[in-house]
Amino acid sequence: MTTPASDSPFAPVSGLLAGLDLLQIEQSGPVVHIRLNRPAKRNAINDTLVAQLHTAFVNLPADTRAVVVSGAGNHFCAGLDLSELVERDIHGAILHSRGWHAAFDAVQFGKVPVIAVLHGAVVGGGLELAASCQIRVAEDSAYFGLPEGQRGIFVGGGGSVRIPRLMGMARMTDMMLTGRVFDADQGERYGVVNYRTVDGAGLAKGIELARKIAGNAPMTAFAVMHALPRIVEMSPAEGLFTESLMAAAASNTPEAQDRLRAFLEGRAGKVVKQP
Ligand code: 1HE
Repeated sequence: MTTPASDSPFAPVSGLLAGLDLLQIEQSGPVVHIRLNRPAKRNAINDTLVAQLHTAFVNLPADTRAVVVSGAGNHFCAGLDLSELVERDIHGAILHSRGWHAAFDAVQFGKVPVIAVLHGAVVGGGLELAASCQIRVAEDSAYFGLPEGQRGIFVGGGGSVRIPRLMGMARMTDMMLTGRVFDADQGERYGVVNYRTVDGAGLAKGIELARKIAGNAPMTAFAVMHALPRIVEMSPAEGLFTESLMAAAASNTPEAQDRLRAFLEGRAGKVVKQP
């Protein structure tokens, strides 16, 4: 049945994840909080940080059921560390981008849903990271930009695939060509942001959502993370067929059977309008 959503205090993890010096990783019951921890550089993502993100997401503690990602300091993330954008030959540049893809694929298609808590700058690769998460919470201070256009480069961390799927290609094109920046409310209107909070309240909201998600059946979380985005890309006929397979697999787990029985016996919550 449902894993109880523990609200014990967050405590630092041990082992491999504790050694990732650009991340601060803590756990409370089934919820793991990963904080980008390079505030002096506005959490700009250098080669080490992208590798550490990859390592963290493929080595989450076995009992993790949801992850919250946030940034230390006044900004979520300033994107690619431009000081490392040294002369790379074409092959090296492709491999560099592919390294980001591997890391952010580990976020999007990992073991458990990920909630990004956004504040301050969410720009370039920072927006690409946020777009890899299943849910985004934005504080008032959050703003979204793709300065690649001004820097003479292009997105390389999966942005061209993931960001248009959230905000639409026309808005992303505008951001990249004109340097347009969206605020948190625009982010919400345009499909980037799922939840809005005042400054300072994003993390609590993200953790609250993570605890709810942690109470879901793992197979449902898996289906939402792994089947849904693939079905969306399929033809309707293939999508419907794949949906049937996924639905049958999900409903035939003992956990689903327990949950269905609990509802039929009046032991489970009803669907109610939220305040
Ligand atoms: C950096 C970076 C960075 C800050 N790479 N060092 N991203 C950008 O083009 C965004 C560039 N950054 C900014 O526009 C601003 O820094 C912020 C709006 C994010 C923050 O402003 P602020 O006033 O709080 O901080 P700051 O004084 O600009 O920066 C503090 C330090 O962080 C400073 O270093 P310091 O040694 O002089 O103290 C900055 O140089 C450093 N810093 N951002 C390196 N991005 C896979 S492709 C993805 C492609 C992209 O992501 S392109 C977008 C790059």
